[in-house]
Amino acid sequence: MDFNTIICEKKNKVGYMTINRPKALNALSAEVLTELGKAAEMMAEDDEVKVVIITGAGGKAFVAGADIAAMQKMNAEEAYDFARLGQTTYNTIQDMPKIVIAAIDGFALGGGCELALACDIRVASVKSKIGIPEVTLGVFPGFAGTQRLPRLVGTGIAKEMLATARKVGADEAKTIGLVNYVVEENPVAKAEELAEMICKNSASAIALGKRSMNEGMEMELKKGIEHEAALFGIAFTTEDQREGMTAFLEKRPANFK
Ligand code: DAK
Repeated sequence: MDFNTIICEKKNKVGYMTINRPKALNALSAEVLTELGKAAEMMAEDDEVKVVIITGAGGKAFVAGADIAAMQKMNAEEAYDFARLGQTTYNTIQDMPKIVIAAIDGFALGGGCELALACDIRVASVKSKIGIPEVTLGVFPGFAGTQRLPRLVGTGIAKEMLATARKVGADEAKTIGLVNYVVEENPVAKAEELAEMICKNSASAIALGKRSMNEGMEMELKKGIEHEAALFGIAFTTEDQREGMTAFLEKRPANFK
């Protein structure tokens, strides 16, 4: 499928989704959000894709936020629809049955920070700046940032980021657990290194483990533990479980499809 604002590619079991509006620092218009959602659905269903990397074109920004020019004219109803569009797209990304890595090279602000939060792993170049500056515009994060950010870094830091609008540098982002890795340059290369490690393992087990973590985080602890057991049972209906354990006992590497 061809998109206007998203470049989709596939290489070595990795799917790439590049947000391609570099003149506007990859700001998120309704078109970008709609196409991003469709691209994510496509990557989710593609069995050849084991890991997805999301990045931004142009070398200056991952995404500098929701499109302020488009939002400036919105009434309350349109703003609600826009927020729901972004939230639905980000939920699609969060729920993908494969690992999604955000490769951040530059600004990840507002909706861009929220997009990175919907991914499973974040890698940032040292020049990156991450923040939720929406309160400088008279609004607050509307693509689930007020929900995902405190879950990742805790409410103290999340509320500070919300209220001060401070852009956090890459090293600080690593210290507070907002990103997994900081690299000098080329975060896509680091994401590919992680993808290569991930691709050696069982895709069905990763999908179930990710689902167990995502859904379990919404539950009270003991319910989450029960849920884990139910999904663990499902792992035993897969070919990968038979192959993985047989390979171990036969002292050979597992050959997952
Ligand atoms: N939207 C639209 N255009 C943007 C943009 C954005 N978020 N960010 C940058 N651009 C455009 C600039 O307007 C400029 O366009 P031209 O003037 O060249 O036409 C071009 O990208 C280059 O930007 P600058 O000239 O400003 O570049 P600098 O290097 O000087 O500065 C910057 C880079 C990232 C520091 C600066 O551009 C900046 O501060 N950008 C805005 C960052 C920001 O505030 N992001 C948060 C956006 S608000 C909700 C739904 C969603 C949201 C909230 C509520 N509901 C519906 C309830 C989410 C909101 C956001 O994400």
